[in-house]
Amino acid sequence: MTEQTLVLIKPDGLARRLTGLTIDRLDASGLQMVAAKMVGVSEKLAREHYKSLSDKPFFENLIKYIRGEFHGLKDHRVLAMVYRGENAIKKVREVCGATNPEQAAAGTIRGSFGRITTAGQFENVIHASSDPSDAAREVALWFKPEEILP
Ligand code: DAT
Ligand code: MG
Repeated sequence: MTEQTLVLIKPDGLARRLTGLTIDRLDASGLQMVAAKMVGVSEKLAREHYKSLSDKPFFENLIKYIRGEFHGLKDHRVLAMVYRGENAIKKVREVCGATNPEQAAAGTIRGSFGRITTAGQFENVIHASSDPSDAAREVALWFKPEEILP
């Protein structure tokens, strides 16, 4: 089934100059990039994006992380993209690797480049939607329909 999925290159990915490497790995998956833009992540957008995790102990740090506050990104930037193709949601998740960088398989983006800070913060370079309902919600949250190629 042709799917669309939201990808964010997170502040650690941008600050550590991993943007090109990350896109290169996504390119190799054969999926098509159908939207891309730099976004300054507002507090509201961050909380809406991660609302299903609002009861987690790491939630407030997660909001600071995605807004670039741990990486000195004063404009709160991330690179937001939409990838499209056969089984795009699962394929992108496979390229990303597991949430915890320590458990992410070698050769995945998170396995190669993710880390856990001494304060315990997961810095895993990339966000990718986890299932079809998340993907639909997240693509609509980050992009206007006219920003996505038909
Ligand atoms: P994913 O990003 O793989 O979809 P998620 O949606 O469960 O994972 O969590 C979103 C982000 O929250 C994740 O990328 C990093 C952070 N996170 C998740 N679990 C965590 C934990 N146990 N400790 C610290 N940060 C965590
Ligand atoms: Mg998730």
